[in-house]
Amino acid sequence: MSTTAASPAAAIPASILEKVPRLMDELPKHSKPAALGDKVLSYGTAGFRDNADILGSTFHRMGMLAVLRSKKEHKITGLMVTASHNAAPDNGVKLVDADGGMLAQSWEKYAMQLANANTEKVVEVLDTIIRTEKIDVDQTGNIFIARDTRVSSEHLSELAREGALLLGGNVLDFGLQTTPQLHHFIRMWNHEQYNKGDWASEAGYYNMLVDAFKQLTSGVDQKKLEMRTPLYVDCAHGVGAIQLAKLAKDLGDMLHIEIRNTPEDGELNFECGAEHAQKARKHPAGFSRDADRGKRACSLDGDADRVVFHYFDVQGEWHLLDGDKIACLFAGFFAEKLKTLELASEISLGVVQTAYANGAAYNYLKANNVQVAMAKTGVKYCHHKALDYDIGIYFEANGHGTVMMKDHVVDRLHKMESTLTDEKKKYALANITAAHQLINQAVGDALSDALFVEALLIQHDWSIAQWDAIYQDLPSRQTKVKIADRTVVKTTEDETAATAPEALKAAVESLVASAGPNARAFVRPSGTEDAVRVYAEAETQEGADALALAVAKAVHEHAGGIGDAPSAFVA
Ligand code: 16G
Ligand code: MG
Repeated sequence: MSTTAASPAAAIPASILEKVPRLMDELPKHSKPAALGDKVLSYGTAGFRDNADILGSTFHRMGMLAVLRSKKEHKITGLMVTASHNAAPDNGVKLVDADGGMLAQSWEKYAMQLANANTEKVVEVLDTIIRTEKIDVDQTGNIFIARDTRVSSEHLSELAREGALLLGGNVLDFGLQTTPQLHHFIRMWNHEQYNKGDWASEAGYYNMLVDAFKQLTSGVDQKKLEMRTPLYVDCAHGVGAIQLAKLAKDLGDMLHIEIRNTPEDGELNFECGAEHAQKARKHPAGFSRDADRGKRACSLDGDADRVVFHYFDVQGEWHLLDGDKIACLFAGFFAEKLKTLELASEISLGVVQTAYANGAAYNYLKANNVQVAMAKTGVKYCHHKALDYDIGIYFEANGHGTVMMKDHVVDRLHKMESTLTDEKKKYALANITAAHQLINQAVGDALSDALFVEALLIQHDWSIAQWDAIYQDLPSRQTKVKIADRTVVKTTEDETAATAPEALKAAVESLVASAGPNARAFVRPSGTEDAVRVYAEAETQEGADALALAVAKAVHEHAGGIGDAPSAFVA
């Protein structure tokens, strides 16, 4: 058998066929479906997503890719079967990297090459990946798989498993889990130092959260906790409902949770969930003005990696507390603890937002001396930017977000433990350590984020309306425009300003300039849809609406709009 060695121990065959001749029989069983036609599948902002019927071959091949990634990294990697907030007939795959984060961007091209290859080219693509990445195919490859509640998910996860086994991978299938749970398992299993107290299992995940929540609320009278009104959780008819029920059982009287929109009582993501609440600015199905006034509520999305809060006030008006408001609540906590511990100048704290963050949130953070940075839309960009800080908080307005604490900060805090005598400082230290335990360090997690919000509301003794009042959102409006080629629209790195076409750039600048104080608008090509998105903010709702429409018309006029000029908003 001919092998070319990359390192003394590496076994790189001239072709993977030498090692796995069965590929010749197996690959044709999983050819790209005819229905895919000429369509090019794109890995997109967060993995492949499309109608489930055309994704069979993609799943089979992504099982193989996850194994190659594992062999390359000598660590466990993962594959989540979900299309997040998409409609029920869709499905998708999100690959999880060895550190528990999203797949390295340098590997996204391999995912696309594999998914789009004709059957007879698959071996060639596999060989190229193995050669380019110098992968020792005799290495062990271990992957974890999990899935959401979609009808197609079980079958597609089975196809991914078959693909993985074909390349000699070991597969552990966790069945139904939220996306952040799978990320958490992988992070825990790959990093022994985190693997204390058996947090690596599903039961361990709940224990970890419940224990941290208990610590964060330990200063509060237990009777008061028991009397507290429940949190009503819209689970988008998805997997979050199943997992949250287990968590709620373990929380017991510490936090009362009422689950709404379970998989049994409705269609996944239909008129409910975080995407619906935040994009359409409408309360989710299953909640009503009359029955739910004053109740504290939140919405998860289909795979429970994002959350937004909301409530009807006593007048029956509905209010949304988005990712920006969550980021501000979290930032306040960390800023205060660092100050108490006299670490504010030693440990950097920053919040990463995208261009969609409301101007009022930015002003609030600045007024509270919190550093703010901007990143391009998409979790992977925000996550990356947040690593610039010792404690990095990132949130998109749509509810994707988390807090990451560097290992050296955690070590520093642990070392302080034995030295502190001041009770206030001891309390602050215990709090910040518990927060680190509660917040998913791998990826944004609706369950852990929601628990942290609740813990902070309890600590402040705030109602949801009091939290809402920390700042008033500036009125805003979003819409989108279809143009012939959305790649002609170029923006600055942080997407706050257009750079091309030149005429569009000039038009947006002049429209904003004449839209009054605090007005702001930007356009950006969508990463998930064939459209250009428009966002506008102004002092009044009428002002924001007028600006959004004028900018949408400018996009249509200067960037090759299709059909009639926009005359109304499109969600
Ligand atoms: C994806 C991203 C989300 C981003 C959205 C933007 C992840 C897990 N999800 O859903 O972060 O806000 O795309 O979509 O990264 P757009 O480019 O179509 O506006
Ligand atoms: Mg999601």
